[in-house]
Amino acid sequence: MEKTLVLIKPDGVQRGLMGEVISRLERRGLKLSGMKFIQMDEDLASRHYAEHVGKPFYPGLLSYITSGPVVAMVWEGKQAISIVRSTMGVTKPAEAAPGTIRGDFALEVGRNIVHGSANEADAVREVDLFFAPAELVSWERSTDPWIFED
Ligand code: D4T
Repeated sequence: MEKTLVLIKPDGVQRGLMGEVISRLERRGLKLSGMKFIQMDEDLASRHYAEHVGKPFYPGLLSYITSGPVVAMVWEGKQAISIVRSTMGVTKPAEAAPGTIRGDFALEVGRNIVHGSANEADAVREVDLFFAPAELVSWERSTDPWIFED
C-alpha cells in the first residue's frame, strides 16, 4: 500500500472545503492514516517547497501556505499517490477537468486548494516532514474487501 501526503491549503480551509475534500478522498476508497490541523511556519514551508526556492512564484507561495491553518493528512491505498493527484486535478485549476477538486472549486494556481505528493520519493519525504511515525495509525478497515480485490 502506498502512502501520500495531502494538504488542504489555507484557501480550502477558509472557504469551508475541508469536509468536501476529505469526503471525496474517503468516498474514492482511500484510507486515512494520519490527520492534523496546523499552521505551517516558514521553516516547515520552506522545507516542504525546497524544490521551488528561487522560482518567481516562490515568495507568494510561501506567504500563501503560511497565511492560515492547513489540514495535513496521510492517505493510504494501492496507487494512492496517482489516485490523489487525479482526484485533485492538475496544478493549474483553469486546466483541471470538471469533476476534480480543483476543476470544481478553484480558478488560480496560487489558490489551488490542495496539495498531493507528486511521486514516491516526494511522498516518503513529505509524510516524514509532517508526521512522526507514532502519529500514523495502521488500522483494519472492514470495507477493504469491498474496495480492494486482494
Ligand atoms: P502542490 O505542491 O501545491 O500540490 O502543487 P503541485 O505539486 O500540483 O505543483 P508544483 O509542485 O509544480 O507547484 C507547487 C505549488 O506552487 C504553486 N505554483 C506553481 C504557482 O504559484 N505558480 C506556478 O507557476 C507554479 C508552477 C502552486 C503549487
